[in-house]
Amino acid sequence: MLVYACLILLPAAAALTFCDKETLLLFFDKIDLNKNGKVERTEADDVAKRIDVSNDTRITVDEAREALSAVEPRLKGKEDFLFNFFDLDKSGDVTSADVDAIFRLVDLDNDGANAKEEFLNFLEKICIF
Ligand SMILES: [Ca+2]
Ligand SMILES: [Ca+2]
Ligand SMILES: [Ca+2]
Repeated sequence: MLVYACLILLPAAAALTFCDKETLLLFFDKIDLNKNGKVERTEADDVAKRIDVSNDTRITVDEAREALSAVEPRLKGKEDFLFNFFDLDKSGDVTSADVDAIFRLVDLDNDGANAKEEFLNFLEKICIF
């Protein structure tokens, strides 16, 4: 019963998934371009544009493999994990719909930015570490 109670608290779009917390936090810090401890939507969009090499507003797994390590060299080898994590609707590409959904789920105080604390809170809900 306890397991069931936990499951119904999960956001509908997200399922429990194995997470590499270190990689996710490294990526979070990297997206936080102005280093204020929060990821604003503009920052997420800027980073997405850098990874979207073909400039069609969709990030494919090939683009993630090609461009993610240019954002942060230590993310080399973690591309598939990050791609699958952010492809929330599992459509095979990461689009602004995925970013919108993640922003909504993470932004508990609804201030339009994802604070690191909120991100950690989100990971606690959806991740198996
Ligand atoms: Ca920021
Ligand atoms: Ca693309
Ligand atoms: Ca998607």
